[in-house]
Amino acid sequence: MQRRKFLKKSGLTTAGLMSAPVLASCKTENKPENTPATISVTKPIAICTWNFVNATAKAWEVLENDGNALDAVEQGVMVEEADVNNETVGKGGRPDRDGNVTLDACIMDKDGNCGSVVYIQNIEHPVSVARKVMEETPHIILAGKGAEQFAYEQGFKKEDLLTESTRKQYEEWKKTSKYETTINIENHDTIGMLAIDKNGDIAGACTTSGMAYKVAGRVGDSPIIGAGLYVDNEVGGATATGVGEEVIRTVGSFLIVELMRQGKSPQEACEEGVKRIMKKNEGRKDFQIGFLAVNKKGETGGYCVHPGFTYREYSENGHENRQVQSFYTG
Ligand code: SD4
Repeated sequence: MQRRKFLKKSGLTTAGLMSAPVLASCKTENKPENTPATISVTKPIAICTWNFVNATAKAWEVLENDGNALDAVEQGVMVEEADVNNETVGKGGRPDRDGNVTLDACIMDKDGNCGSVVYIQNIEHPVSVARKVMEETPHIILAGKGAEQFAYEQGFKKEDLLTESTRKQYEEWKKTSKYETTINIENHDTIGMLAIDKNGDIAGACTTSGMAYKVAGRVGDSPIIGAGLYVDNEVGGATATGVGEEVIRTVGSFLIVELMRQGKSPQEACEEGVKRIMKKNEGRKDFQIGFLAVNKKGETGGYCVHPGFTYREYSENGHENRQVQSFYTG
């Protein structure tokens, strides 16, 4: 029996773990090509958190070659996962307080299918494992050792994710062991990416090593569908970077997509998303959150708590780093 069939079958027969209606709602079959819902005049576009030139260029390359949005976001964020100079994503990500690099990632497609891995270790490309969870199992989230074991079964190789640089920084950190969040890109370079392909279909991906020196076992918003990422092909997509706990509390990305559904522009929706968070944190200034969103028309927007957050946009109009307005201005 093929592994894919085996996994699907074993999941479906695991009584008590998941009911059939839930499974049915998580996995939707692809619609035939060129049904009215997939016809759109929207032009391809790729956007991502922060100024990740190479990641959006990669996503654009996929889109330009008639690739689909799902491949574009996966391949786009993989660039950052492989870049050891990005110390908040993939290989070279900063470890938790025990010295272990633990990664979170998720991916979501035009049909609402999604996959996620949380607290996975020793794997350079968690986003691709998340895609395998989506495509090869009846589940959505795999965690820790189970996720790692699944990755090996899917052919992923074991990798040491700690680099000389992050090892040294960790040794330095241990001298005080102070846990404090840094506001901007020095500590927040999670990549969340959204893309629209030539069919007007939207997909998204988000990947991170989470907060540096976090408590072992901590999982942030980035791999949580609805929090760090959400896509609804009828409406648009949203993704987040920053202190994940605050994004989870408002289910931030889902909220932004729903606000767009109600008629707000991506810009207005991101502003409202940040304001909801600030309402729960009145007067608090010690954390950063950045949201970005795209709607079905290919309009984009972003908003953040503190100045400094930017997003990269790549379309036929060019490649630019967009400054984002913030809740606090100084
Ligand atoms: C988290 N949202 O784990 C992530 C952190 C982040 O850039 O965005 N870092 O909470």
